Amino acid sequence: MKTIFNPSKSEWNKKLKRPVQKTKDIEKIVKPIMRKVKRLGDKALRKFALEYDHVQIQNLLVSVEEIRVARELVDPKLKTAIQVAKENIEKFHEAQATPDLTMEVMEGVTCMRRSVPIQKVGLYIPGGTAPLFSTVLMLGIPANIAGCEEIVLCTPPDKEGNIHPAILYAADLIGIDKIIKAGGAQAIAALTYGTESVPKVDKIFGPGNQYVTAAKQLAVKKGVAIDMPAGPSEVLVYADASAVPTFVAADLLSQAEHGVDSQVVLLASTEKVAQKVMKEVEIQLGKLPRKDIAERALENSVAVVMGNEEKAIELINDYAPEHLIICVENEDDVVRRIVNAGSVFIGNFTPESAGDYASGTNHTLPTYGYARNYSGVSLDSFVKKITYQRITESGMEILGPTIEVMAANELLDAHKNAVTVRLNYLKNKK
Ligand code: HSO
Ligand code: ZN
Repeated sequence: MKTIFNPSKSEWNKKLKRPVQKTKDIEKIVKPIMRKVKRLGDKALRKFALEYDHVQIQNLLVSVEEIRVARELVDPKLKTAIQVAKENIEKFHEAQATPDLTMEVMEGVTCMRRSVPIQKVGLYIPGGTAPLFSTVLMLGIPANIAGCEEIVLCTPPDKEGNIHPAILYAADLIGIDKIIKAGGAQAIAALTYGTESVPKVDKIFGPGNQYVTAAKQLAVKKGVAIDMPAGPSEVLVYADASAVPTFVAADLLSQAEHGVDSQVVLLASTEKVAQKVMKEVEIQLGKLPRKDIAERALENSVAVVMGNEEKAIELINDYAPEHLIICVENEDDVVRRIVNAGSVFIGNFTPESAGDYASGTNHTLPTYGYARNYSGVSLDSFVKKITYQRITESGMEILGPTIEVMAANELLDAHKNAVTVRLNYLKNKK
């Protein structure tokens, strides 16, 4: 992790460059996978499970028996923890519901707006080096609250053809019973086109590797929505002398251990703060089981010393971090001036891990600078808002002439006529 001092604005882009994603090469691999799943359905999923997961899968759908076994395998302490997290996530996402809106904007002209659940959603839970059962809660709970009619979860099997028990346990706990043993681009293809076992869905959620990300982008071209464009996870910690270096280092490493392409940024008010944190990073890194991953992530990472607070905030907003931890004296003031971030963690006792697991906010967040224009997953991600209107006879008499004039001036006579025929009808009626 190298340190840079008071970089000027023109340098920010280069110095804080995120690891590049080679989308073109990846698309070349993903496109044929998508085509094969479209053509051969479940057969293709079995073929790819053999090829990529090295396992022969008979039943792609996880059975009731497998879920029963998983329930027994999960440690009671973990069950309690999952329960606490579930309740917090439920509370915070239930509170996000927006009430129906009805308004008479003008006499006889009533407009309405109502949230309607996206009917079919697909949740992707990656396999790989960490079993992300927390993501099952983060996606499944808002899908349930929204009232999505069909929720299907895809996740890759291990070499024995099993899914991690905690993933099955979490899914079962929140009532998801359609769990498919499929991973990678092939799982996204199945959710996009549908197969014998996998329903075609309206929207796909969840993190994944570059193949999954590329497949999600291709799904968009087929009319399926996705949660957001994804990139590797990242955190920026803004620290001054009031921050506890041990805490800051632990937070940086918690993000670095996600993957070799993760990026962490330390933004320190003084060189001394930066040095203290870096020393702690070294100490803590040595003890981590995922040391090798974190170490490589730190190679993509940087410590910035920025004495000027105004500039520091400008840099944060320019970088638009997925996670932003603020540990500075005047935290409230700084927080108020943040306009680009996925999720913000305030104060020495608010690690990113809290939001990753159990405090209640969602951990599916925009990375790669997309926090400039995307929100993280929330209840809103699982609904669409339909508008309605009803106009009475007198409402038409009042608003009709306005519409006629506008339509005529856009040279759209048929539009105008849709009003004129009604106004004439009402005139003749009198
Ligand atoms: N930090 C990850 C979420 C996660 N962390 C899941 C642990 N488990 C991306 O926001
Ligand atoms: Zn995390």
